[in-house]
Amino acid sequence: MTIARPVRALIVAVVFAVCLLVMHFAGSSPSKSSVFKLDSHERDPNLDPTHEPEGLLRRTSKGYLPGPEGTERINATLLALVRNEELNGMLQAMGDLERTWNHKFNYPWTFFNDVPFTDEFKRRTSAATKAECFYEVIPDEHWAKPGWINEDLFQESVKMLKENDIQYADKLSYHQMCRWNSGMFYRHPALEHMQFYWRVEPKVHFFCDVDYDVFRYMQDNNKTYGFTITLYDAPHSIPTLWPETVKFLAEHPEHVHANNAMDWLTDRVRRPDHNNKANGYSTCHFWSNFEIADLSVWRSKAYEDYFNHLDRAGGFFYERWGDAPVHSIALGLFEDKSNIHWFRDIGYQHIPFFNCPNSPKCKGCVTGRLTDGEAWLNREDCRPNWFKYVGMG
Ligand SMILES: Nc1nc2c(ncn2[C@@H]2O[C@H](COP(=O)(O)OP(=O)(O)O)[C@@H](O)[C@H]2O)c(=O)[nH]1
Ligand SMILES: *[C@@H]1O[C@H](CO)[C@@H](O)[C@H](O)[C@H]1NC(C)=O
Ligand SMILES: *[C@@H]1O[C@H](CO)[C@@H](O)[C@H](O)[C@H]1NC(C)=O
Ligand SMILES: [Mg+2]
Repeated sequence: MTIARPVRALIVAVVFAVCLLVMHFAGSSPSKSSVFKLDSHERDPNLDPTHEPEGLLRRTSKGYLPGPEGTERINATLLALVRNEELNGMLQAMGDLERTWNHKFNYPWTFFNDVPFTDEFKRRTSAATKAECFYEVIPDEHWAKPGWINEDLFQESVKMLKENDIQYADKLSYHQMCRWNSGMFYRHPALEHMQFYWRVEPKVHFFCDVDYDVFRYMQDNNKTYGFTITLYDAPHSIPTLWPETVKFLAEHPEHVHANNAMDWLTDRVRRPDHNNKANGYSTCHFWSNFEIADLSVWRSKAYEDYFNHLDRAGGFFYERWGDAPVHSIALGLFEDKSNIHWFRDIGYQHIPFFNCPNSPKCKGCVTGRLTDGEAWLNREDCRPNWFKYVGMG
């Protein structure tokens, strides 16, 4: 059946007008719109009242006193990779975490740097906590660009990454940092006796009083990884990460956990554009500037094999694979997904994103607001994916 030309023109015009209308309404309240409202009828769970878990050890008079003799603390540390120049940002982040949580529990801080920390850095960070502080230099063999990385190919790759607007692509140290956070930090001798860590970056914020020992929560509930925010990644920073992962899985199918989150990793419903450019990976990842995790995840045979495969493939340098997608893919494949925990009760910000719960314990952030940046940033939120495939446990 053919449609007369004037009718066809009318249909086109109506469709066009409807599109404009939809775009208008979608964009009309940018600061309040989030992916929960744009893409579905789900409600942002941060709007629901948050309570602390029951039945956990609270701070006790003696057990969490500072110093090596703490009796209630388990082997865990606050962990920061940081540069001497970032001292002020570090003090700000430490101040927030000490005020809201650590002054009650006095977990030690472990600082890592590729060069020695200055005396001023040590003096002023030590003064910001009652807990013990350790200052560690990263051995060259953990930080240096590996010998199999071809310098010319690296330089060529940087140019292509820059054409695709990949931030920091031309900073060798950024590539090194991503690789260290992916596969090296847990090998440092200073962490040998540690079981859990909480990663903290300079300049991040913590907003909510937390009155329970989160490390003990992890241990008592068999949790191996905790996050606050999940985001889509820039697909051009990881075009071959998923193809390399698929190759790895063909060689090592034994590492895949029966209760994995493969459907979360490969989702293409909300952002098919990302999934296409990243060749099969949704790019949804735990935003790893915050992570509370069990080091045994990274020390496992599965992760060792996986990291070595990726490291040899070269994408930490020829692309700009971040530790966030690398950790997230590994967790989604090799971990029991029910052991991964959303810390909805820890109010957190790393520019430009927040996790801001609905709780009287929180001050300084706006409940349920993901960003105070431009409205399009809300589209980067992929928590609905995690909730859809895994839940909120
Ligand atoms: N010591 C040291 N720390 C670094 C270096 N590059 C990045 N970092 C740290 O790695 C973390 C991530 O870097 P950042 O610049 O915040 O990257 P972004 O969060 O991705 O924008 C921060 O804790 C930085 O302090 C480096 O070359 N040396
Ligand atoms: C905790 O660390 C101490 C040394 O710092 C060690 O003796 C102990 O075995 C560790 N515990 C575990 C469970 O690793
Ligand atoms: C944690 O795992 C152990 C050993 O598999 C099990 O006995 C225990 O019930 C689990 N605890 C929780 C809270 O799931
Ligand atoms: Mg940062």
